[in-house]
Amino acid sequence: MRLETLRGTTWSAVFASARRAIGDDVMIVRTQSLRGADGSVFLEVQAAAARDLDAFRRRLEPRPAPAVRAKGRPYTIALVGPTGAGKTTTLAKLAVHPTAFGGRRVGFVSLDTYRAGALEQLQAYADVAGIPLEVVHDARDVDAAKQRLAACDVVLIDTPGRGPRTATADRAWRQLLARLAPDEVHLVVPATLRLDLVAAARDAFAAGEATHLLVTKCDETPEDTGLADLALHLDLPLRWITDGQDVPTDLHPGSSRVLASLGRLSAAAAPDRALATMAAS
Ligand SMILES: Nc1nc2c(ncn2[C@@H]2O[C@H](COP(=O)(O)OP(=O)(O)OP(=O)(O)O)[C@@H](O)[C@H]2O)c(=O)[nH]1
Ligand SMILES: [Mg+2]
Repeated sequence: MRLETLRGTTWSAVFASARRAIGDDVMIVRTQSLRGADGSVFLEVQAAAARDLDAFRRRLEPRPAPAVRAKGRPYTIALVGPTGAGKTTTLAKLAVHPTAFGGRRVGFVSLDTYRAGALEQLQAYADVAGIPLEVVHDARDVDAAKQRLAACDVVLIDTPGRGPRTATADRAWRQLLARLAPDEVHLVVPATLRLDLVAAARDAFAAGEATHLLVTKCDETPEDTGLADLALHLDLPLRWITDGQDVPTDLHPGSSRVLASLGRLSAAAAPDRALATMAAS
């Protein structure tokens, strides 16, 4: 979606520029007045075409996760993403949160056999919630894990977070993931991820595979600043966001939060405005 930033000294002039730039179905997403370095005040809007905003909203809005088994087998969701993004914690939230899969028969699969302590972390959540956990080391484990979890409604797969440089070389767990054939692959990224690194994270962890975006650590960006930037950059449906470490409470439906944050672009997405704001302070 194309978001235009327009400035002027009167609102009527700025709105007229927005209409000229975008056309008659212009929608104003955000307005603010700023003070330049020389003390002069100028007005700024961000605008987009109404049809583009509507398309963004429709693209963002995912179908609900099936509440029951799909096609006679567990509905399977994998979380992939950079190290420390919050994959394992989010998996635990999804398993027990009442608006996610709490109350369903959930099973865990872990492909994270690399990091010391990773299995223990997921095992601890599994023990507390009484959820079966299958650990898949190699291809021979895949069928056995599927069989043992065959009665579940939902299977949630945890994956290793490796740095992007090692991730492209690291084919083993991706091949195991492919054999598990998840119905959805959520790319998990923290809300604090720099926008210029977002595409690299997607390419390293889920090139062509990600079906959804899941943004974590929204509590670390005031007022969800930049959330819409991430969604715009990655252009994926977004069902859930997380905003804290508490399991399971800090998990929420995502798309409405993203739409509400549309007007609060991050400084990285609007460097000119960041400069103006800095000059004003
Ligand atoms: N502030 C905040 N912290 C979170 C959130 N989600 C997870 N964390 C914390 O982030 C840290 C890393 O979380 P993990 O779930 O281990 O992340 P991971 O992606 O599984 O990490 P690796 O397996 O090492 O790649 C932990 O301290 C979590 O408590 C969140 O929404 N907000
Ligand atoms: Mg983990």
